[in-house]
Amino acid sequence: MSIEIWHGDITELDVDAIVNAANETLLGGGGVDGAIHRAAGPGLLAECCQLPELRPGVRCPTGEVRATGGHALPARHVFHTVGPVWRDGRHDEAALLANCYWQSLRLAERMELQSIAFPAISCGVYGYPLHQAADIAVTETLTWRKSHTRPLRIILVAYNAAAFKIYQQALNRSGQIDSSGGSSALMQGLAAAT
Ligand code: AR6
Repeated sequence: MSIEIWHGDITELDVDAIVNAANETLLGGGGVDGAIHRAAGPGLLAECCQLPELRPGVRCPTGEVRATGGHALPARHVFHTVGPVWRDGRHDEAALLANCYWQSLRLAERMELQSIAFPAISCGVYGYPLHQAADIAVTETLTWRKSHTRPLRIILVAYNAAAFKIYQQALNRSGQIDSSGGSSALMQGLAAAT
C-alpha cells in the first residue's frame, strides 16, 4: 500500500474514489465541495438528494461518510464526509477528523477499491489548522496500513505548494517516508511512503 502526497486539483484525479469535504446536508457548498459538484455535473447533486440516509431533516453526522457515483468526474466514486468545524481543539475535533479518514478507508476496503484521494478535510471554511490536520491524515493512513491491505493507493491532496510542504513535513515526522522513491517522485510534485 502506498501513501502519497499530490499537489493539485482533486477533481482531476483518475482514482476509484475521491473524498469530498462536505457539510451535513450533503447538498453541495463552496471550496472543494463546490469544485467536485461543478466537475461532476448535476447528476451528483441529484444522487445526493436520493441517498436513503438523507430523508428530509436527516443529515450526515460529522465524522461519517456516504458514497455516490463520480458522474462526469474521472473518479468512479465520491465519498462525502463531514469534517468537524474547528473551535479551539477541545471539542473532539481531532477524533472527529480522524474518523473521517478511518471511515472513508473502511468504506473503500468494503467496496474493494484500489485507490482513494483525500483533500485536506476541514482545513478551509471549517478552519482546522493544516499542520494539525496533516498529522492526523498521515497518522490515520499509516495506522490503517499496519492492519489492512486495501486500498492499494492512498493519496493526500495538497491544493497549493504550502500545503504540499506541510504534508511532506508530517510524513517526514512520521518517519515513514521512503527517501529514494520519495525524492524522485517529489520532482513531479509527489511524495510517497511505500
Ligand atoms: N482540490 C483539492 N483541494 C481543494 C480544492 C480542490 N479542487 N479546492 C479546495 N481545496 P473546504 P472544509 C482544499 O473549505 O474546510 C464547503 O462549503 C482547500 O484548500 O473545501 O471541510 C462544504 O459544503 C482546503 O485545504 O472544506 C462545507 O460547508 C481543503 O480543500 C464546508 O465548505 C478543504 O477546504 C467544509 O469546509
